Amino acid sequence: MKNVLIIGATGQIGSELTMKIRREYPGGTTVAGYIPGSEPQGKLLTSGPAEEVNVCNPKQIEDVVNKYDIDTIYNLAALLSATAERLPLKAWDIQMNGLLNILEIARTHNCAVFTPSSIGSFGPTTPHVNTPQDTIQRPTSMYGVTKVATELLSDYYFHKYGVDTRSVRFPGLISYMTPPGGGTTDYAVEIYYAAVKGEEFVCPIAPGTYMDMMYMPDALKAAVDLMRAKPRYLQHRNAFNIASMSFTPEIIYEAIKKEIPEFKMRYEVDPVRQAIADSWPDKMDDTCARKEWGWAPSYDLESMTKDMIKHLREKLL
Ligand code: AKB
Repeated sequence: MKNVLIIGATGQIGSELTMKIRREYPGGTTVAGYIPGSEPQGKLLTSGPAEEVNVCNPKQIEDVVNKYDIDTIYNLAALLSATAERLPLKAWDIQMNGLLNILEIARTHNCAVFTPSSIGSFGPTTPHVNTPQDTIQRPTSMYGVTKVATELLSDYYFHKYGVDTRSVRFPGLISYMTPPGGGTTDYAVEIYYAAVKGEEFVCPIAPGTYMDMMYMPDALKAAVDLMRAKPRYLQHRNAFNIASMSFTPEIIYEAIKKEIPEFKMRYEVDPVRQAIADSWPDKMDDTCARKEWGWAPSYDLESMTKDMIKHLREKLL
């Protein structure tokens, strides 16, 4: 990994991943790929090159790959689960046609490709507790359909053409820098903003709904460590279960209340997000990631909560 293109560099994952890779690979070039309307700002803009790269425009991708002699592409362009239910054709276009553009360019220009999968690649018939690495994947959301197809297409390009594709199934990602948008797990970020601002939180997910979640530093570590892993140890490629914590709304609420005792929450369940959440695992088994490339998270709910509140206080108050 020397010259890296991050497509979707101004999004929730991309904004932090771009900075991490620039820090860890100072001898290479990390290009922040963005679409008009979400141009990079601040350090993201000043610390390295930025180029307009729409995943649905193969010429734009190829021009940037040629210009910077790119060897690794992180393809983070996606509509998240709740938005994808509203805009299924657009989600298909970005997630599938966009991926195909990238894989074709990777094939002809010898690039490695990381395209995230998600807990959304599972469905109601998947075992929900300790969800195995290799199991039933029959998702019922458009987001899930595109994520399973992403895994399959990425494996296809590896087996048929030798393209070095690798991926993880991300849980809901929690961070204090760039907010997510349109996801089912977004509540687990929004709850911290409400708590720090001293507002009551209206939770769109019903009590008792477990979902896998992860703090952003662990997610970034996974995205970098997997691409660094020795290929001979990888029995799986697209995509590894990775896990660090699983909780319900009432469990995260209690964890925040330990730090901010006056914090209040009530429920107003969103039926679209709830149906998606009910179809997803409660908790994934990440044994294969641990064995094949040494995956190990650093944060649990308590340490993440302390860190989130500290950083959000600095940012918001
Ligand atoms: C979403 O909620 O859509 C995403 C995901 C779990 O993939 N955060």
